[in-house]
Amino acid sequence: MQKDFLWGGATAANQSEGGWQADGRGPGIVDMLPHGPNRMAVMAGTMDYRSLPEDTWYPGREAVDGYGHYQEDIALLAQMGFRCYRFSISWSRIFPTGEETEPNEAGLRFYENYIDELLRCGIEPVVTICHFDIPLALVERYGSWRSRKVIDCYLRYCEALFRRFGQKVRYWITFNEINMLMHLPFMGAGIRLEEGENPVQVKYQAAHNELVASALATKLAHEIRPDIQIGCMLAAGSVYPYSCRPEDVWESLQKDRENYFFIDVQARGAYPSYAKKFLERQGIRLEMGEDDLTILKEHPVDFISLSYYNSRCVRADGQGEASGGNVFASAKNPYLTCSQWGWPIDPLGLRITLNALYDRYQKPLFIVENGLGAVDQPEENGEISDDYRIAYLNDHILAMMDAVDEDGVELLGYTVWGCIDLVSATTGEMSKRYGLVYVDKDNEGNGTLRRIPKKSFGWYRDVIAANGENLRREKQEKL
Ligand code: BGP
Repeated sequence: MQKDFLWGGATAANQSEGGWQADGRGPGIVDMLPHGPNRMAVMAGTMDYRSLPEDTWYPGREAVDGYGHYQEDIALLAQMGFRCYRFSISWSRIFPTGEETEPNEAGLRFYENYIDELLRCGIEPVVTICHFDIPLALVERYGSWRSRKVIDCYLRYCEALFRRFGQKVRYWITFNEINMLMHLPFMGAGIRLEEGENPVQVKYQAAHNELVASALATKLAHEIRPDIQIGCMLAAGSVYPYSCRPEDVWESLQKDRENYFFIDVQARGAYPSYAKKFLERQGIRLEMGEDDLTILKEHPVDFISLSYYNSRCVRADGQGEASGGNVFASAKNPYLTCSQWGWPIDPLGLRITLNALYDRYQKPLFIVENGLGAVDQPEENGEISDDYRIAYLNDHILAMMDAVDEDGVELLGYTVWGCIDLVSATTGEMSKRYGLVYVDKDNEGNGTLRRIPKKSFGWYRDVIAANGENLRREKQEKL
């Protein structure tokens, strides 16, 4: 691995900050995602959050109070020797309704202190501009990304960020897991589907608007500081055919394209032919501005970031057992074991995914999410021995190192997801923990919020210090 490889961790405002009304922040979509059985329907945009019962609990509103704990949290990251840290900015902290003419100074100051603290600790900030986050007022007023109006609001937000932080932050990601819009449209992009609407039309229109916004943000960033690096972000994980039946292979190619679509546009600057044909077959006409296609062409991203939790698998006949995974339903792969939440565990799949993406785009990649969601049980003495997490990270890091050192994939860095425990995006639970640092809080919101390093904390510190070579040595010794 290169000497300046960016080892680190990642969190996001929507799942860790809390402080939902602090310092003039306006409500955002995350504040309306409930705990419990209705969560999935609200995230999918099929249930209106306004119809939720009054006693509903919204775990994102307080989360793990990253807002109040950021100095302590950054100190812990520094102890692990983090070289970078990916976090997101809460849009409605900066523009409470999305439409103010001036940004909220208190919000900007919070992130300024945050970034300065990271830099003081020698940690490179990697900022996600929009991580499942949009001011609620834009959802109510314009139906979120279905309206082009939101492109202007997003750009005003980006401009405020680039002007204030552009000289301090080099790596920016325009949208987290942009393809999530297709699967959980409300969580991913604030899209609530109305009765009688064609969901495919609505989602692709919203996608188009986000893609144009992302390209315009890239343009703006480069104008403000030419060496800024802008990335797109994909919820990745190659789709395997269940068998070598050509029908299964064809199905897997189709499924991969559903997700690649976004990155094809953001990295290559044009709608791919298969997408044009698909839209034509569906009878979908996208509302486009005159210059949209030129904008997409002229402002591709600089790097491709991705989350990887698991590979996927499909069979054309739709038969057989289903499997869980990061949001997309999948056929059960009989060769893999699963996490407690039923997500397949496939380290080699990471190497496969990295190679597939690098072959396709020939741009630097950045793994900005990878990790294991598991229940942690503090022992009598308060220690948390998360050997299962260490095993997962160990195997994925080795697969990643093979992709770099053996296959020549250009990779900027690797960040462990949820490095400090946070609220799970899909389930709203605290018990689905990813952290190297434990946060004392339970699913009902009880706990002291105390931060406690887990066993994986020291393990990861050693990995960073050795640039991963210790894992290789240990593997060799075991052979
Ligand atoms: C990704 C998101 C994250 C994160 C992660 C794990 O989809 O970008 O926000 O939450 O998945 O998912 P979960 O929290 O549902 O286990």
